[in-house]
Amino acid sequence: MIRLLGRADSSNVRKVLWAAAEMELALAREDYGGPFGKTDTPDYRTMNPNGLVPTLVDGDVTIWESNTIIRYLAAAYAPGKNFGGRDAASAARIGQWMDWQLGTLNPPLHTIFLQIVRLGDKRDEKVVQASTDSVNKLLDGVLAKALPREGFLLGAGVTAADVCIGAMLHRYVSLLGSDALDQRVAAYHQALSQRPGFKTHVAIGKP
Ligand SMILES: N[C@@H](CCC(=O)N[C@@H](CS)C(=O)NCC(=O)O)C(=O)O
Repeated sequence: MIRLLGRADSSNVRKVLWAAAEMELALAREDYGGPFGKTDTPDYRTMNPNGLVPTLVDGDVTIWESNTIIRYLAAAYAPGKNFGGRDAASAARIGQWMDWQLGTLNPPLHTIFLQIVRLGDKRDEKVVQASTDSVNKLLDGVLAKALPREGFLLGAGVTAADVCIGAMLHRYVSLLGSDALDQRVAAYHQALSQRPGFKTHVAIGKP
């Protein structure tokens, strides 16, 4: 059984669980991190030197970084399929959006999350506004322009790119609502929110 170490409410664990659901792949998730701790032990640090979640353990293979875990699962268990890319070019097109999610979209969205969820009343509204402006610029200026008129980011079928970006859109809408979203981005979020894996693993009542 493939083990996924990480608490179910971590956004990065949720991405992996949704991705596995799209690939119809069973993972045995175990509670690690947050209130469950266990990420500071020497054994865990050997598996994941960052002491963060998620960590995937598949026999002798141990992987950290959520998007890399998703890429690994797609390559190992759904090779040549639409979800992770049928060939080098389609895998790279999916990968570029996964990197964009983690490296470009997530940082300002994470700031909004920390300000609103962690600081609550003590949040700095100017920081929230500046980060919201940055995220809106990315969603309107990059994502909305790249989305086809219908379907998902890279065509008719859901790919790992949609899962990674969809998890971020869930966080955005949970924190800020959908009023400011570009129409196409809002429809895309709506379509992704109908996926069973999204309903089970992402929309769990937390941003
Ligand atoms: N880039 C990493 C980030 C991992 C990360 O920041 N994980 C958070 C949860 S979303 C974490 O481990 N927080 C501490 C904890 O849960 O104990 C990834 O995508 O896997």
